[in-house]
Amino acid sequence: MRVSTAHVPSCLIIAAWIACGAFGVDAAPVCAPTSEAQLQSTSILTPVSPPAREIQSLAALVVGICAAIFIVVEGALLWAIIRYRRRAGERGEPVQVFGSNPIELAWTVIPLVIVFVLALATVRTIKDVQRTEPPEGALAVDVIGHQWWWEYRIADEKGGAAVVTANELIVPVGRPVWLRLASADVIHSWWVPALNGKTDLVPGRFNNTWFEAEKAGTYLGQCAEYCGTQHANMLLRVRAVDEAQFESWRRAQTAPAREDPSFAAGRAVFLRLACMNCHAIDGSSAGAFGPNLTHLMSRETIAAGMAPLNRDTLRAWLVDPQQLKPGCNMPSLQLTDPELDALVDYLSSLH
Ligand code: HEC
Ligand SMILES: [Cu+2]
Repeated sequence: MRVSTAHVPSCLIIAAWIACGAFGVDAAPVCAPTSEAQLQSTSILTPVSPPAREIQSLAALVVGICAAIFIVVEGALLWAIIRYRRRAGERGEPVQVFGSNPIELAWTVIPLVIVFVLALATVRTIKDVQRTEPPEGALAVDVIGHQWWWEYRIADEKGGAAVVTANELIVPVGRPVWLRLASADVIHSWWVPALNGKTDLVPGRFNNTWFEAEKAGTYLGQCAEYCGTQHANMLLRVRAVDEAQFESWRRAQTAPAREDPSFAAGRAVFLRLACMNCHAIDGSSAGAFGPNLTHLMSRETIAAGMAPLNRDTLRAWLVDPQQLKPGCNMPSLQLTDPELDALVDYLSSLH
């Protein structure tokens, strides 16, 4: 087996974490994320949201208890092997002891107590993590899993236009977010490890989960239930920003699509080709099979987080989506160069 040095730091973190758990110390000071780079990590050891923290504490408790059991049992075993080994001159079997009440009692009662403690702690964590009611003041977000991208819808409590976007969820920092998850096709699973555990998106039903980003930053995750060829590229991105930035994002997302007459040629191509059947651009088309493109350029990435979004990647995507994301549900439309230029100009204007 080849051991890569790239694994050393995470091994150290895990070792430190196990030690924290074993000695009942809160692992947070050791593992708390300090930089943007760490916020971006998909480690379960850097929770930034109450449910993720509770899951981590439970895991630390379980690992701690198991580590203590391991040390006691292996210690007793080693002690017995060494202390009672056969010595020179000894012959025959040692004295056989049967039925010691104190010992029988000890190894029945102690495991019982341990299992009881673990069960209680687990039930308590499940109760907090899997809420059935939204937390006070929560932002309600609908999540729809598609092969192989995420759709987000945020209804306006005041009856205004809803936000409909793809792959990148913007949320206010320090406010609970209540997700209602559904699937358009097969089972997916929404998992941003820093924010909460996995929740499946099951066709034909709604599941709920919640989180509350305690620090501003970008949190990454990925679909955690195998859902077909491009499952590995069904990436999640949640960006927590302050309330004012969130409100301005929400306003921008619900604004009508930019209609700049200088890009009319591109818009015409979009409407003439099959694009409009699969994609919505408010005021122009209502396709709902692919991501909503009304405010495409407000996103940082394309194709569910696979590449940064800019004119080059956009063009490459339109030339042949199958090149970047083989098997994805957008066909190559064999566009001509003038069509590509016009489309890229038009789509790049959709902020
Ligand atoms: C058969 C339906 C279909 C057609 C036709 C189609 N698309 Fe798509 N498109 C999709 C799907 C599905 C995705 C999501 C792919 C993924 O990430 O897995 C997508 C993704 C995109 C994206 C990236 C969006 C994002 O936020 O990642 C752009 C841009 C795009 N399509 C533009 C177009 C244009 C322009 C046309 C017409 C030339 C077009 N599409 C035709 C289904 C379609
Ligand atoms: Cu998936």
